[in-house]
Amino acid sequence: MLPLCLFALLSYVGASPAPIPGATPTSLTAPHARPAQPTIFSSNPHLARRNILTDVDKDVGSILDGLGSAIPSYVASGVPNFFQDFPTGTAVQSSLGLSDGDMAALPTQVLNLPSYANWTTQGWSLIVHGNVFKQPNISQSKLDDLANAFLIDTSVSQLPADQAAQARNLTAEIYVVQQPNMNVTINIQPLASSGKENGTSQTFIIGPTSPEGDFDSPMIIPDPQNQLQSGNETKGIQRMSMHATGTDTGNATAYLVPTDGLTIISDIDDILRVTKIYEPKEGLLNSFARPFTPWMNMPEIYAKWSKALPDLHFHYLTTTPEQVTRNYMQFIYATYPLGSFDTRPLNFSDVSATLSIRKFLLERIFQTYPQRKFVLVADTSNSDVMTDYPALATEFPGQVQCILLRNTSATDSGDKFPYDTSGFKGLNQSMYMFFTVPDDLKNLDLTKDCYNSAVKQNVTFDHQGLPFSNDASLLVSRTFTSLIFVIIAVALSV
Ligand SMILES: *[C@@H]1O[C@H](CO)[C@@H](O)[C@H](O)[C@H]1NC(C)=O
Ligand SMILES: *[C@@H]1O[C@H](CO)[C@@H](O)[C@H](O)[C@H]1NC(C)=O
Ligand SMILES: *[C@@H]1O[C@H](CO)[C@@H](O)[C@H](O)[C@H]1NC(C)=O
Ligand SMILES: *[C@@H]1O[C@H](CO)[C@@H](O)[C@H](O)[C@H]1NC(C)=O
Ligand SMILES: *[C@@H]1O[C@H](CO)[C@@H](O)[C@H](O)[C@H]1NC(C)=O
Ligand SMILES: *[C@@H]1O[C@H](CO)[C@@H](O)[C@H](O)[C@H]1NC(C)=O
Ligand SMILES: *[C@@H]1O[C@H](CO)[C@@H](O)[C@H](O)[C@H]1NC(C)=O
Ligand SMILES: *[C@@H]1O[C@H](CO)[C@@H](O)[C@H](O)[C@H]1NC(C)=O
Ligand SMILES: *[C@@H]1O[C@H](CO)[C@@H](O)[C@H](O)[C@H]1NC(C)=O
Ligand SMILES: *[C@@H]1O[C@H](CO)[C@@H](O)[C@H](O)[C@H]1NC(C)=O
Ligand SMILES: *[C@H]1O[C@H](CO)[C@@H](O)[C@H](O)[C@H]1NC(C)=O
Repeated sequence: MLPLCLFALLSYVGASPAPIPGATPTSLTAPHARPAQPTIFSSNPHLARRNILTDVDKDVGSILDGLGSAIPSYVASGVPNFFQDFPTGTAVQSSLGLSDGDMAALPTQVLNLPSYANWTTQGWSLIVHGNVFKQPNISQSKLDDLANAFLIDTSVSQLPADQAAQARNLTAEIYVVQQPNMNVTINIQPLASSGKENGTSQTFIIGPTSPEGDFDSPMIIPDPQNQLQSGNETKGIQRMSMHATGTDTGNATAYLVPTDGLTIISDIDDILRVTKIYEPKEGLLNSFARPFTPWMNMPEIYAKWSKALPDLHFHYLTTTPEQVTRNYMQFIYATYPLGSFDTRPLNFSDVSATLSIRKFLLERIFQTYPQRKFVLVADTSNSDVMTDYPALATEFPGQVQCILLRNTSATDSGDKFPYDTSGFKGLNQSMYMFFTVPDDLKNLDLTKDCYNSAVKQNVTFDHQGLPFSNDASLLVSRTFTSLIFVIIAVALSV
């Protein structure tokens, strides 16, 4: 039965973009990465055939039984599946029919991500990360065609003008040509608390960029004039402006974060903004067309934390792909406290690497600040979060201060993703909380306690939210998204 469903499923998703040759990982290999998987995620549940549903319906119990406690993280990775398999580099160039001469005429741009620095015996060590690329000039009609591929049951021409513009904008940002083997010259200058540049600018060069145009390396910030305070002698976060020379696209802020203190590591989708990645059609519109919208009054909660604890470091860690980072940053900086950023570099683009990138980035920030404590914030629809967050408590004893997880299904009946709470077994309740609405966090003192006892917990330390606990035939249509993920999970795990 199962192979039949798989066959049907795989055949209709065969139209997804093919994996891009020449985009294989080079220097950095994701931990536990497996070879690239075939492109089998589909963003279009409406293409489903009736017989798949029927087959799945009958087979559901045995699929889940067979998975036992090892439901792979693909089931609910929390990585929007439509943010998968973006075209890169030469594939973009050839799909747009651009010659090398056309390419050479385009200006070089730099995506420079706001980054963090730690204090070392050599001085401040800053992780500089981003991407070098060129932006082809794509005609509007071509952009519309490309953008339509990201939409379900609608098209750019049917969207309101502002949403159509947003869909074109994002599509243009995805269809860029990354530039390998480039050096990037960065100027860096201290910022006063007002945000004004104040002090002497220093320069360093990083590179060359990876085959995917990425750069990501620690750099000691030159400070010949002793403009910076030592990280072991201040509690406050110092900021510096960074500019990539030769373009005005590579501006960012560097955060010099002291040796001791508290850092919030926050996911973005479905915790800071409304995404609904568990409902592909909504998720696509919320990601490609509609303006980014905060989730309820979360901005108020973050503003309150920032005010109560002025030395708090905010770090936004999302597995959304690098190409769409600018839109995330724009939203965050207009809505939430300023802070550093990590997104998914291009060399982590195959499916298994997509699921290990969060752990890689989390371990890196924990290792960068062995004396700091961390408050981890996300939601239950990310299976990588559900395993990685509690695992950090044992991997880095004493460094996890709190784990705060929005129970997405509590407020959103559209979320039928199962999630696994077994990682929380053995953790002291005072260090974690599953919450329902932002107000549940309102009176927490993050330096002391992370559990609001007024919020009822229902943690079974096992899989929860399984879609088939009652009458599978009634639930099946509403849970179709989960079904697809379960089936794919089975496919990938064999
Ligand atoms: C701060 O760090 C520097 C460099 O590691 C070291 O020389 C200095 O003694 C430290 N200061 C304190 C107060 O620990
Ligand atoms: C982009 O192409 C359009 C026509 O296709 C042209 O009018 C416009 O000037 C071009 N823009 C740039 C920056 O080259
Ligand atoms: C997308 O919009 C942002 C501002 O809203 C702008 O800075 C950016 O240049 C646009 N990108 C493209 C490719 O048009
Ligand atoms: C980048 O810098 C290195 C040395 O710092 C140099 O050998 C190389 O030629 C430079 N590459 C480019 C493309 O400028
Ligand atoms: C600017 O820098 C100077 C020298 O480092 C310092 O004395 C002054 O307080 C700074 N001004 C502001 C507004 O931070
Ligand atoms: C980047 O910074 C430079 C130098 O301060 C400035 O001239 C430029 O306008 C900035 N670019 C953007 C997009 O803000
Ligand atoms: C600074 O961060 C790097 C990793 O980013 C880490 O290897 C190093 O140990 C850290 N240094 C200190 C003094 O914590
Ligand atoms: C999340 O909310 C749902 C719906 O209210 C509930 O059934 C479930 O037990 C909650 N999960 C946790 C971990 O509290
Ligand atoms: C849990 O943590 C709280 C606060 O740190 C502490 O008072 C309590 O004793 C701990 N409980 C257990 C079972 O360790
Ligand atoms: C508690 O969680 C279990 C398992 O997920 C679920 O069956 C039950 O309905 C939940 N109870 C409440 C009150 O949400
Ligand atoms: C990919 O990601 C990380 C850093 O560069 C970085 O360390 C690694 O060099 C990159 N490698 C790639 C992208 O192959």
